[in-house]
Amino acid sequence: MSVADTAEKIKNMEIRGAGKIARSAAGALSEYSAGIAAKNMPLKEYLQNMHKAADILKGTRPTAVSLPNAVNITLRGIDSATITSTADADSLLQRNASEFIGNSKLAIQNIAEIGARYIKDGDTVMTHCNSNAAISCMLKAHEQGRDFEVFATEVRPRNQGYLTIKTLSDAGIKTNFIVDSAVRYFMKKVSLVITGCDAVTVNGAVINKIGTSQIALCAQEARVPFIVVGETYKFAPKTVMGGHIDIEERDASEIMPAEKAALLKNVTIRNPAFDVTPAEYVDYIITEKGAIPPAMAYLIIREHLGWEIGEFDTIRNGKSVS
Ligand code: RUB
Repeated sequence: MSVADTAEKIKNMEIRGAGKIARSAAGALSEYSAGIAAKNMPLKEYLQNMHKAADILKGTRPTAVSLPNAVNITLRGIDSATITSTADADSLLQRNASEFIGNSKLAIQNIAEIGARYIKDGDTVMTHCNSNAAISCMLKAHEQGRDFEVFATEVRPRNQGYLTIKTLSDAGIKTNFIVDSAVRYFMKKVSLVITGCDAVTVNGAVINKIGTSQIALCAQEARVPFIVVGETYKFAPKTVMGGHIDIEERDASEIMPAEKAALLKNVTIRNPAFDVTPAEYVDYIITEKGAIPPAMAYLIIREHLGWEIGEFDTIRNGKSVS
């Protein structure tokens, strides 16, 4: 798919979920690179075009760190002095993109294996939003014969919860669909909460769909373990150097039709898409490298991401980071 189409679909959420956004961005860059390399474009021009495309993709949704990480990993090395032709740059980029996409799919399989071990016979699992990583753990536990049921939230205003219950129900997992405001009411029946994540900061805070932090609070009150699952490329290197994660605020029309909102003269409709769950509410973060306590987020950033994707250098050189 073209960069423009991919960017549009990410913006309007036809492509959504942090992992899928990341893989689609890598795929679009690889297609674009192959296209312009085939036209024998001079290296300088090729690089300018690739960075422009990268910026377009990075600018689509601000919160999921998987997006800039995927873009940076895909472009890694194409500007280096050892690359002297467009063909070399393109073949490096193709390798980066296919490695990233392959590793990202593999990561989900590993997370599913590890995450499934936390789900026991007789458990009641609560989940929020529509996370491929979280769902994979439940599907794997079900596949392995564990008998458990799920409470899945509706997820206002975009109703991603429907996608979750449809997948779980199709797989034959007993699922209860609840409105977001019923979380505390049902928490006493729940033995484990599993959610995905869009970003993890250096202090182990987790950014995920709006409402996640309220669920974490309820889980802590009820002493229910709260587990977050996410690939390592959802950890945010820029937070080591004081960078912040922007919380996307989406259009008010997702909450109320514009004509109806227009009647409310003194009302501002607020629509944040994500919130921050502090590390102390999170029992484990399960990555493809294994389960870690949130306090170990720095190690993941340093050992599995950090310098590799060049964000630290970008910060050192005084350029802005995304
Ligand atoms: C999706 C969301 C998901 C994470 C993780 O929000 O909050 O929990 O992105 O998903 P949105 P995954 O619908 O606004 O994109 O595990 O699939 O990467």
